[in-house]
Amino acid sequence: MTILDCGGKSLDLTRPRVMGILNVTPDSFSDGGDFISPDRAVSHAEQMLLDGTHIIDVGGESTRPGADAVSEQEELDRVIPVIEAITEQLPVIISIDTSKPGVMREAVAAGAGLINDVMALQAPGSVEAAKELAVPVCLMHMQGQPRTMQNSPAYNDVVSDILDFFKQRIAVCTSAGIPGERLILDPGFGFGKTLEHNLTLLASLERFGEPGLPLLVGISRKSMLGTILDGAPADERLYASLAAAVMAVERGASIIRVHDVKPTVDALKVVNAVKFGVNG
Ligand code: 7PJ
Repeated sequence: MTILDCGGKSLDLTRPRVMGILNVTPDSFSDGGDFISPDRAVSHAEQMLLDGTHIIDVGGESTRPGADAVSEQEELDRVIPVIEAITEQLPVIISIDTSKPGVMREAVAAGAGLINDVMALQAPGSVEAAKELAVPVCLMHMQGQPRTMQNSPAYNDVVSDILDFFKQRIAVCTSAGIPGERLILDPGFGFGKTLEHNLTLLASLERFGEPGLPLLVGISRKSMLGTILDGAPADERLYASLAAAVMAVERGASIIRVHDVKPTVDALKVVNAVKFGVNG
């Protein structure tokens, strides 16, 4: 039975949970060139909560392929007012999507209860920050850097290579004083992976159960689905995202990171009803 303490809010992973994406970046929410306002972010978060999300993932740095890095101050200016407003107004677990230790600290001080790091705490100072903050951490695998990661991803064996990476990162974390019970693993769909790699990862997701930690999967609207759908744009990838979410949960994923909360929650209700009964 896995129940994580997310800074005082408990996250029960005995059932699969949905993490709703709240991007606070100018490129994802075109607000006249500005980033999303706290009021608008709270409304979006509130709708996701009504739709059944358990976690709101707040991100101020785009990690899309080719995206530019942002400064720490810029990232703080984007995410902190949003985290404060959501913490004040909504009973939901907030996760902070960042790789910067300074942003981790301020975000947790503002109310975030989970760290979602696409760099798996490899930036200098991140392991120490995560240890002190004592909230759960999602360690995501990425090959390369966001700007160039899709140039020519290569692996000996994509599943074994990523499992080896996880084992190394788990060892680094536990020897630094972050207990294994506070870690979540994510193979990082689309982060330095070809379509073939992504399909192998989804097909073999069960193998990532080996370290015995909860798994998080983010496939929602990703370009791998666009390719499978003969070039469908991001806003036409919902049904494909649902198929991928169901497959991931069937193969052991505990948290599914998505843009479309209500459709995903409904899809997972069907999986849960089959596994645990309608009221289970
Ligand atoms: C992921 C993420 C993911 C985790 C992004 C996008 C790209 N964090 N942040 N896993 N993807 N843990 O949503 O398309 O797959 S940003």
